[in-house]
Amino acid sequence: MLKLEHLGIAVSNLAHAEKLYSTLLGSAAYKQETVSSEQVTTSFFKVGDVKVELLEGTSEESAISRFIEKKGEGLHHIAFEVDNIDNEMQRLRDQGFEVLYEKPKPGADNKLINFIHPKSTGGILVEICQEKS
Ligand code: CMX
Repeated sequence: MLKLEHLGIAVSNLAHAEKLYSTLLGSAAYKQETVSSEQVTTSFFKVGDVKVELLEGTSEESAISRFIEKKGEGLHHIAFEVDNIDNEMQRLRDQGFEVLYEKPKPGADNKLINFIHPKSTGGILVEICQEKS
């Protein structure tokens, strides 16, 4: 894996959380984006080389809404950038990790994404992402 790309934080009210994080980080969000396939609206901040992604579910069935219902707002996933997501998925499967999607999906911020189930990573949902060319 190349680097930590972003931290994903589940929030129940994006406008409210965006205001809070703008004040906390001392800089404004640089992008808002809805990813319909993931049922989320996101807001991105840059902190040095790493991003913070705030995520609000767009429906009650979204992974974010389900997470907040079970655990409350908070850190939802950590995302690592990779240079070849297909190779990385195969490498992780070969090592016994539960890779969630059969194929990478389009994600926010011009990325192809996939996830590793928290049960196979000691309790942290891990995303792998590759910049779309
Ligand atoms: N971090 C840590 N643990 C988590 C978790 C998370 N983000 N989400 C769920 N869990 C826990 C659950 O609480 C549950 O724990 P217990 O068994 O101890 O109660 C366990 O994982 C298993 O849960 P599950 O019943 O198999 O599945 P869920 O319905 O809770 O869904 C998951 C979990 C990871 C499969 C689902 O959230 C998913 O498909 N995630 C990938 C997609 C996603 O997160 N999209 C939103 C982000 C999109 C983006 O970044 O653009």
